[in-house]
Amino acid sequence: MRISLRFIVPLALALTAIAYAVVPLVDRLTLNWFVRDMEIRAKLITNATQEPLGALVREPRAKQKVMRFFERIIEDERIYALGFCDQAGKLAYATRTFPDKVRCPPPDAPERTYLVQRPEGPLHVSAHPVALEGETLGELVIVHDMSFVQRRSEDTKKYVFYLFTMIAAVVALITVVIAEISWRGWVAGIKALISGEGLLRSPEQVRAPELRPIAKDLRALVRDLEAERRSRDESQIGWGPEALRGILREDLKGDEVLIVSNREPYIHVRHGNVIEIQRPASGLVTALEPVMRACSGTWIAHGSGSADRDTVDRNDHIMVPPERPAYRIRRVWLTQEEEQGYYYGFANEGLWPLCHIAHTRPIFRIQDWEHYRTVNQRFSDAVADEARTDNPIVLVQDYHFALLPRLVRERLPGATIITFWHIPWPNPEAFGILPWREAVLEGLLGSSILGFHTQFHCHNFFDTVDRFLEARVDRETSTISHGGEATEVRRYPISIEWPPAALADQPPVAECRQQVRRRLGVSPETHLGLGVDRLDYTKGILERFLAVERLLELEPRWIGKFSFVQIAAPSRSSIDEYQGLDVKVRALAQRINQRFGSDSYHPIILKIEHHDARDVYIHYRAADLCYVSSLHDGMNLVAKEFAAARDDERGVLLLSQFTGASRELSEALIVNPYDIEQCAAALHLALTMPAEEQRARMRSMRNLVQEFNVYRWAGRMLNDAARMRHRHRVLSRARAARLEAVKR
Ligand code: ADQ
Repeated sequence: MRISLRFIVPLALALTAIAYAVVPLVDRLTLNWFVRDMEIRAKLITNATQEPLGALVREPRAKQKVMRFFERIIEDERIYALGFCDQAGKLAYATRTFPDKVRCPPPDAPERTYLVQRPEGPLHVSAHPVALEGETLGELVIVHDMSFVQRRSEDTKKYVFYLFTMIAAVVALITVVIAEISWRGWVAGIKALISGEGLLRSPEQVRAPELRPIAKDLRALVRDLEAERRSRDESQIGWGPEALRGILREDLKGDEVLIVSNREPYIHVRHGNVIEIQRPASGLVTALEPVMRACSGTWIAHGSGSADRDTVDRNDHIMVPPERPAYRIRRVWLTQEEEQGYYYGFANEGLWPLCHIAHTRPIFRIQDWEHYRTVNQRFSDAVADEARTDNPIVLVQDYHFALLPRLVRERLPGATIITFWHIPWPNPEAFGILPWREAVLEGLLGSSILGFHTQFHCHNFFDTVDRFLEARVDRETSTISHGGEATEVRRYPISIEWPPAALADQPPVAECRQQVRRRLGVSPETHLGLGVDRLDYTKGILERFLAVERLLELEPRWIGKFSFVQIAAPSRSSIDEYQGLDVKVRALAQRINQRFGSDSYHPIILKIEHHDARDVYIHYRAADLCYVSSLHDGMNLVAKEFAAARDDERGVLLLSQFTGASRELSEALIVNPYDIEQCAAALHLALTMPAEEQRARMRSMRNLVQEFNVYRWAGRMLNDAARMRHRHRVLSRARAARLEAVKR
């Protein structure tokens, strides 16, 4: 109310002042109009009386006749008096009303019209020549009563005053209403900002537009503080399973954690009567399994093993790891057609080549897309089934589930959905060929947090959304607002557990070297290079072999002394492209072996088979160098595993510049796998690198992998989820308190 008065009083004063300034102006204006009116009337009268008056004046005993004539004319209430001045300028005849003050104007006077002021109001006097038959007889003096002007002026003043008073009242009323509304909005906005609403909503969603810049600044400030606190806290924590459990216990208050991925961490496979447990060769599983062991949640995945159905309970659950159960797997069943369409088709023949620049054309089929949608829906049902609370933390993994975040968001609006995209994100031009690009982007934007390995992939994602969706992309705060919801897009470089479980109880490096060489049938002095991958065209296995061939061409001294061991896990082998790769890899290895090898010497030792993690680590420890030549790779965990395996601080890592890992492991020999000459030279450099240099490089890489391990990767995401949930809780509490206050 006080604020309203503050508006009204000055407004009323201003309008009164205007009214007072306007009235004299209006007065002057109306007077001028009336004077002009009088002049016209006077002329008319003169014209009309010219002849009769002239004739009367000439007659003998003219006085009486003229006076009678005049008296008739002044019956008009406006004509106050009339007079006739003869040629000598003397008042010859005049009505009784003729004022004393009015005289005949001298013949040479320039003004023939003037006003005479008197208390009752002004008189308008005008003199007009009277002529008859060309002879000037004198002048007719017409006196008009203009007191009516004064009366009208008084009336006008009154009306103007009333008018302005009315305007003032209406304007004041409108002002009060607007002021009250916007004041309430402002106060509500400020309250919302204080209660944290401004931090949760995007600036566009803050109700009062004038508060948006404040909300934006506040968000930026809080983010800075959070980022600062996060990096301080992060660097102080010793990242391991206990730290993760600590976050879950303290920051997330034991909230429920669900993981969704296509690949399950334990696969049951039947061999006759025997059921065997397999661990898949997958970077994703390698990274998430230790996290799940620390969290004790539920891992929802496709039950793909031949004995998977035989080993679950009636709710399709199984506790793992078998030797020490810590969390449970919920298996989701797919038909063969569904697996074919969703996994092999859309995910691996469509999205995989689409996101990797490895020059393999993506294939998009409508049937595959339909299966992909159905399977995403099936997994969202499983999430809803498994959730014991309405606000679990759901960790969605990878390109198999681009639609899942939005589907889960619809089923569980209170969930915190963290989606991690394990492969690169392409630029908008490359992504733009996907026929269902909008649906994929909208699906992903159902996430609360969307993670990529590198900032470069985040930028590509921002550009893609910018290009194809109606969304607000705020790169400064790394947030995308779409359909009233905000998704934080962040970089979380994935890593491996430290120390790696597969390293436990490993024999010393010297023994591993001997063991592996013995197994491969090579002499103990042979220098060994190593490649470890799924058999995938993005990993650059062919380019790797060509570099080995070129090394032997350029430096023949390595013939017989250097062998390259490639252990390649068969992968997606029902896809033509992968079958073709298998054939090409085998053929190239054979050609190189024929060219430089002998019965007892094989430059390339190719093992296309699955190895258990422990065995993979024995190979890392036995090798002199490890060569990662991916043509494009989200992160590449093999590079980090190699560093982790080398507790002797020896061995050289050759690493493709097109891996996410190359952004972190800068002490590796960074190569362009397409440049065969450069890679051959790097192989030679690695084989001749002095022990001291190897040690310095390896130590630095090991420190990095140790510090930025997978617990830190998961911990950062969970911390961000905790921060987000905390903000939501604060807001809900503030809202509840406001509602309570309103009720009271
Ligand atoms: P992948 O493409 O599977 O992962 P990568 O990160 O190298 O690639 O992980 C492969 C894993 O499989 C490693 O743990 C490795 O030890 C294991 N492995 C490889 N060959 C094997 C074999 N023959 N036998 C047994 N195990 C084998 C995807 C992305 C990567 C990203 C990860 C994690 O393509 O860029 O680093 O996810 O996000």
